[in-house]
Formats: sequence, structure tokens, C-alpha cells
Amino acid sequence: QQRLMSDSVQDFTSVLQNAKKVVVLSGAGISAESGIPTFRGEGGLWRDYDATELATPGAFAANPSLVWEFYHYRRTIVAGAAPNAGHYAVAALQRRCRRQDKDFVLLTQNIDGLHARAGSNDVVELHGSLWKTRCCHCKAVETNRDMPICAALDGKGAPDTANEANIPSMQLPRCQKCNGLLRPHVVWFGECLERDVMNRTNDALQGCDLLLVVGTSAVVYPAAGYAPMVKAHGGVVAEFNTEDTPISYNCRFKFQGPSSVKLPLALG
Ligand code: BJW
Ligand code: ZN
Repeated sequence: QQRLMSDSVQDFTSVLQNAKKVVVLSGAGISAESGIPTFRGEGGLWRDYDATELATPGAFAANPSLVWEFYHYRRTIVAGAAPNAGHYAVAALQRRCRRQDKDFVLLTQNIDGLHARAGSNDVVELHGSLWKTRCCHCKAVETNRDMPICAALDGKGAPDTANEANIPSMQLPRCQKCNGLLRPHVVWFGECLERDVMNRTNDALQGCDLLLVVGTSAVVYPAAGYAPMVKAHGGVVAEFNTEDTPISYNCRFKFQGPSSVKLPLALG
């Protein structure tokens, strides 16, 4: 297939200038340079597991201790990480759109909370948050930043060991209301995105004339469908990624390279 994507900052700037409704969709790649492992490719393994094998309701049902070790490890990494220039560029874009009376929505597949820490407001967290729990019994959702989240996970979750902690269920994080088992409030494979999140996303994509897709492999639905959808409705798609992806051929612009460099470059 012919490469038709442009990397002209000048042309991109004029499209951005004329856009009325700008949407950013980010994925794990935007946080890679903050030291947070992505899912696919290098760093996508935790112990001997493919990270996506653990992100399923079946994995949690079979071994909640193992899945909690994995999420505890990721909470530890993120707590010690900071947003990078890519996150800050997205936050600055939101402020600029507000000044210029453009609509702006940030959709992220990431659960790390780094966009908000960089100053982005009203972030739509498509796949939930590392910093929220949901009770398997009463379904209550709570914010929880305790480190460790429970005593039994202290010192557990190391990626370079084969030893499983095998924590008894009663010592895993439990609900303060009903003592049910808590799980991370994230969206695993086969689960639906929250209704409110879906509504906000549909509103964002409706009439979006410029979509920036940053650091996502664009293989996980529904987010993988957003670029083709925007393009089909006549909007412009700009991709920021170190690699090509299945959506690259929907893109008018392709800024190939680390998003911490290419976002500030393209967004001025
Ligand atoms: C850089 C960089 C740098 C690196 N700078 N770039 C339609 C067709 C086929 C299947 C389905 C379908 N609809 C639904 C499905 C099933 C499934 C699915 O999509 N499967 C596919 C894999 C085929 N989807 C679902 O189950 C979704 N639910 C749903 O649709 O419900 C209704 C339904 C259910 C069942 C059947 C049908 C309908 C839910 C998906 C939930 C995904 N959850 C996870 C875990 C979240 C919690 C957690 O974080 O632990 O979300 S999986 C994982 O993948 C995580 C991520 O958000 C998601 C996407 O990954 P992302 O962000 O793209 O990261 P990577 O690692 O893949 O890519 C990184 C990219 O960055 C790469 O491209 C690098 O090149 C780049 N990069 N460094 C710029 N410095
Ligand atoms: Zn409960």
C-alpha cells in the first residue's frame, strides 16, 4: 500500500487551526517514556505472562492473588513515575483549544492517571483506573491510593520471580462496606466499557474534525475503531507512533517517533 501520510508540521498546524472539534486518543506508548511498560512488544511480559493474559475476568476468577500481584506491581511503577513531555503537550493543547473556543476531548486507554497529573482535565478513562477498586459483591467503586493496597501485597508483585504469593482471598483487598473481594476498576477483555464512558466517547467522536491517535497499537476494540470512524465522517486523523499500525492508512498525518518528541514538535 502506498504511503500517503504527511509529516509536515506546517500543514498539520493549519488543519489544527481550522479544526472545531479536536479529540486525542492515547495508548500505552505515550507513557512508555515515563518508564511504564506497554502491553505489546518489548516489556509486555510480566513474569512468564503476556500482560494481556492477566487482563481477563477468567484470570482473576482463577487466581485473584496473581492478578492482584500484577496490578500491585503496576501501581508501584506508576507511583514512582512522572508524566513526560508528551502528556504535557496534550494538556497544553487542551488549554489552547479552550482559549480558541474549540471543543476538545481526551480519551485514554491508559489506567495510569498520568494525563491528569500533567494537567489535563476531564480525561475520559476508557479502560478504568489503577487507582480505583470495584467490589465484586456490592459493585461499589472507590478511589484507593494506598501503597500497598493491603498488607499481604507488601513486597509482592516482583516481575523477576516465578514465586507466586498465593495470598488467601480474605487477605486480598476487601470492601469496607460489605467485605466482598475488591478488584481493580479496569476493563478487561470481554467486558464492556462503562455506559457513561461510552456516552462521552460517542459525543466526542460525533463531529470530530481532527483526531490525534498517540501511542496505541490500535488492535483493541472499541478504541481501534475510532480512527476509521472519524475518517469515514470526513475528519482528519494524525498518528503519533514509533511504528506503523493497522490505522496508519486512515491517517493524513503520521509523526513517526517518540511521542515525547513528536507531540511538542507538531503542537508547537
Ligand atoms: C510509542 C512509544 C513512544 C511505544 N511514542 N509511541 C471487534 C473485533 C474483534 C474483537 C473485538 C471487537 N470488539 C470487541 C472485541 C474483543 C476485544 C478486542 O478488542 N480484542 C482484540 C485484541 C481483537 N475487546 C474487548 O473485549 C473490549 N470490550 C468490549 O468490546 O466489550 C463488548 C464486547 C465484548 C466481547 C466481544 C464483543 C464485544 C474491552 C477491551 C479491554 C482492554 N483492556 C486492556 C487492559 C486494561 C486494564 C489494564 O491496563 O490492565 O487495555 S488490554 C490492553 O490493551 C489495555 C490497553 O489499554 C489496550 C490497548 O493497548 P495499547 O494502549 O494500544 O498498548 P500497546 O502496548 O498495544 O501499544 C503501544 C503502542 O505504542 C505501540 O503501537 C507502539 O509502537 C507505540 N509506542 N513506545 C509513541 N515512545
Ligand atoms: Zn462491597
